[in-house]
Amino acid sequence: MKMAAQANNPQHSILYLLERPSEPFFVPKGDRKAVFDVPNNDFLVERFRPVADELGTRFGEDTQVRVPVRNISFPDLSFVMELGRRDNFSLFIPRHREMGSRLIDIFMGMRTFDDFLAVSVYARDRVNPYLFVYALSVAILHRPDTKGLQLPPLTEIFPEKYVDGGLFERAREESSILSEGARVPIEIPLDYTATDLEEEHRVAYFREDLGINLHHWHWHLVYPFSANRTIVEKDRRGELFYYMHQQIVARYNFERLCNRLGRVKRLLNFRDPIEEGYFPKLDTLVASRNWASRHSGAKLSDISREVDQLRFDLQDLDRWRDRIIEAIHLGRVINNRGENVDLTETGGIDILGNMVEASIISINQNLYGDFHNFGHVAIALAHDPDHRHLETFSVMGDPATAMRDPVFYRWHATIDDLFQMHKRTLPRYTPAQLDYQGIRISNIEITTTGAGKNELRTFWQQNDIDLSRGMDFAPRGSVFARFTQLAHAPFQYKITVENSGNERRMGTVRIFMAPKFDERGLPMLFRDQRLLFIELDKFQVTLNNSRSNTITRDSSKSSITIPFERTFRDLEARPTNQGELAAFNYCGCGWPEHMLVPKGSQEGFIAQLFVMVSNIADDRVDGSAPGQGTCSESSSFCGIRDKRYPDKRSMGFPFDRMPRTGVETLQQFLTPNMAVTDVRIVFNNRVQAPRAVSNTI
Ligand code: CUO
Repeated sequence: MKMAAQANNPQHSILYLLERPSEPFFVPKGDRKAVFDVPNNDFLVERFRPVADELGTRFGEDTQVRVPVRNISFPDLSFVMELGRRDNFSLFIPRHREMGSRLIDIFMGMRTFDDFLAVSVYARDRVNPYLFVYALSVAILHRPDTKGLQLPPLTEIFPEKYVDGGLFERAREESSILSEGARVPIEIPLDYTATDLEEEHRVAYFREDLGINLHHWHWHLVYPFSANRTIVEKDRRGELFYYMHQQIVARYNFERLCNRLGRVKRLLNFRDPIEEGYFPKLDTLVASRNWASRHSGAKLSDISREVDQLRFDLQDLDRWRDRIIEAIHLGRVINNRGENVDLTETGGIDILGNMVEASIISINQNLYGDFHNFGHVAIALAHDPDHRHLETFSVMGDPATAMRDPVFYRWHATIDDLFQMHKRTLPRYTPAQLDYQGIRISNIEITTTGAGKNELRTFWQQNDIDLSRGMDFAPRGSVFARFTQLAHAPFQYKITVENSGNERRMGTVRIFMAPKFDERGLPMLFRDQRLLFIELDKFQVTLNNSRSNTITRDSSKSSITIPFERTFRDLEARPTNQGELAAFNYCGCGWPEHMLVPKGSQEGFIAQLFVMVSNIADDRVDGSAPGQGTCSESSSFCGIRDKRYPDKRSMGFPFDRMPRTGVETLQQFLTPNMAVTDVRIVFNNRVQAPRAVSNTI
């Protein structure tokens, strides 16, 4: 079945290039031992050319797939090859991102798929493997001829970015000594990066979750900040940068409150020691340096690293931030022609998102700099700012690993604060803007199988991932790592809506949840609580006239999540059926379903569920709707491929503004088309055994 699926899709062969990225391309790839048939020896890197004849017989004998590669004139790769094969690669370092853009341009510029494949084969053994995988992934996601392909999860390509380094020795032992059938999964304990002496460790299960780190990596692949303009300039990408990361911070704070930790503190003074240390315990199988650790109390410094052609001062960060804040307070920015551009009510946030990040479509990078990206860099190089120890950056330097580190959230709380500063200057929503005349929610509830009404259940779930595709030069066959993640019992929303009008009407259902009480156990003010509301779902409904409508919706349908099988999908386990295939061919961007519900607590954590039906007239976007189209399961966080963002309202609506005068509490904020109820999130400290996922969906 697997073979038939691949034969159906010749483009699939390019994905073999993502496997075991530091092994040469002529070593067979995948379960079927695919081999690239190159037309001449110039494809080989120099050191293999003298033994070219021998390679064919050594590596091609038991192959079941031969992938023909056509002859092409080779592109000039000298610039991208300046990054060594065994160096690490960081998107946040300008020189590295220029290399990334150049390589993406080369891949995107190939006229046909065959040319694209050939140039990828040629580049693979010459270019730094991290850089290669990044650029090839962006190209596969954006080229018209490969759009339907699913990228393998990065946990398969570079498992070293996700699991305890100590594991690989054991995995090699397992795969060298035992046949595939006799191997047992190697368990990764839940608590391997710190002990409870470190308070922050209470939320390590969130920070180090494989699924959320995969989502973050994927999001940055779909929305690169540096590449050709046609790739970068997506509808509302600056605003989405703000919203997706705002939701990460909100979720983290929700999770912290569940664990009796205060909301994350911004990183305001760049000269203060950073309290939170982080020791990632990730080894690298590809680069020559492991991910650096940061002791608690580390300080940031000016950066001056010849090797990365990188020099900037902490003062630059101060200056850029001052200019950004000034622009926010003036309500306008200055573009690179010196003209004033207003930060308008709906478009301002998009300008700011691109400017603060900064992406290449920043309105004026000379003036407003590269604030967010250079913050990542300064933190990632705190341990070796001038390269005297020949060290590379820490996990904060890579979107695939950054969310593991507690300082990530402090940095993004700082970034979010800038966006919120702008939002506070905007007009407040009036009752008329919030309401939907004639539409009233009369009841909302949540049902979870085996639990009381309005109760959510969380627990630990074990899962296995196959490390073998990323274990270069190790014997073939699967070796599994077993890890433990937070999970929740599936649940259902039931919403009763009265439509008193004479016509059928459409509306957008928006579901959010936030903690009810603050750190001290006191009810929250609306203006604080609004920043903690996490989006759970958003979808359009039709409401029949003159009657009560009951809407039921499964939690698994959420507008922010993708199912477990997509997050950790197996590269070769593709369904054959066309319908299933279309659904499966999803870009991989999306919050992992198992992390939809915060952990709660054993005694039951009280949260507030908020549901609203908004007026479709102010929501609708021509040709695009939440959940419609390919690649749309997680449309709230990831948008929809090749379409406009499917919701016209400001992202985060209705919580993205300060409340109107007189509104102090959530209750006072409500209009008739909204409803709130308390829910209890009950955590059960049991561990559920793995579900079978590999090779079938
Ligand atoms: Cu996603 Cu800072 O933007 O990591």
